[in-house]
Amino acid sequence: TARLAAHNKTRVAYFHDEGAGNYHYGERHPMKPHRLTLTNHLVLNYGLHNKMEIFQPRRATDDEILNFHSSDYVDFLKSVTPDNVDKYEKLFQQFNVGDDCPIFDGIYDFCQRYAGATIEASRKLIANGADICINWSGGLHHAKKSEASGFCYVNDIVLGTLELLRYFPRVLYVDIDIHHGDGVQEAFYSTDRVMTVSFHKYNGDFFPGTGHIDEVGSSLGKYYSVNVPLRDGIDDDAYVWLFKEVIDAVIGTFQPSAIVLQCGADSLGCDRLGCFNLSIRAHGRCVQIIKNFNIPLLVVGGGGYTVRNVARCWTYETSVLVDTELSPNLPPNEYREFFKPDYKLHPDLKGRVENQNDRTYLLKVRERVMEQLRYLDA
Ligand code: ZLS
Ligand code: CA
Ligand code: ZN
Repeated sequence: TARLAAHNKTRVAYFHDEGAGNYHYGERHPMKPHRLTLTNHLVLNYGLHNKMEIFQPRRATDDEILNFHSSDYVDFLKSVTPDNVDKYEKLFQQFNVGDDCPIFDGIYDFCQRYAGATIEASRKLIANGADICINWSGGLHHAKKSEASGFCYVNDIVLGTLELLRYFPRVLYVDIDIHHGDGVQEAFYSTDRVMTVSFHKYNGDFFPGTGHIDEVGSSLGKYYSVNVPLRDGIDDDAYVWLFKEVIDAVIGTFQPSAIVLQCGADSLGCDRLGCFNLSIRAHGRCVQIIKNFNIPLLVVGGGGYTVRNVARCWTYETSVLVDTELSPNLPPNEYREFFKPDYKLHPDLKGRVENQNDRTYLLKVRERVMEQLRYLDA
């Protein structure tokens, strides 16, 4: 019964690939897979592995990746290496690889690892082997059917969601990365079985340029794409308020049978690419809000470019998901120097970015979203 479920501890499965943190996009590139190793170290040193089931996921197969991606694009990703780029250069434009999405050593292997973890996590939820599954290496929400985009090559979220749709009638996708979740929105733009909700910076110019509030879906999917465009410097109170307003209404209306939550940590204050002003507590509060609905939940990572804060954030969110309080002082660990000078879990991330989201703007955004959701009740 619901009562019993509420009293039993949530079963959390944690998918960590030991190898995923060893890939390199390149010296100057902001995406650092090493943040995954750093996160896992904090998770283990806090002892959180004792509160969940740990899995070493397997790589996604070609066939699994082909469930969404086109075969010419997959063939390209499998074949191209830093040593043979000359031979493939003419395809770079077609598949959008270059500065944002460089060709690095083991690129396809890397994709197979993060996507394999998301797919396995989805299957674990389907088998009712866990209530919550975590894959911090996933969340690469920009990848398209036949092209790379914004540091993303294979869209693990789409692959995981397609898996969930084999069993669950309706899947809700929620995205708190500072960038618009365009690849996921596009993949499910015309279906009423997936509702996508992205909170992001939007000004018509910020990458990837989509995510206008009027992008609501098409055909059967009309009103099933929800976009929450935000301005620079949004703070904890405003973000958490709007998140709760929107998510309460979305879940009440859509009544999802499973939820996928993308936890991009570039919406934190002091991110190298981002310009919001969120604390780790507020970011984690969004995770808690989703968790409290007690709906099968797949949690993935995403962006996050100030590596020390990404590790802190995803460690804290792991603790939220397993209902465990963590000491505010980081445990001793071999990467301690990353967390100087304070060695705290919750550093002050208040940046100098002014909050451009006034009350009038936030109320207007909320009203527009509520208006959109009212069409679904009819
Ligand atoms: O959501 O803004 C862009 C596109 C450009 C500007 C940058 N140049 C290199 C290409 C053309 C318009 N791209 C963004 C992509 C952001 C992806 C976010 C992913 C996610 O968090 C999910 C994982 C962008 N912002 C910053 C950069 N690219 C960027 C900064 C610095 C560098 C170094 C390496 C490469 C070239 C120089 C690069 C990209
Ligand atoms: Ca987003
Ligand atoms: Zn991002």
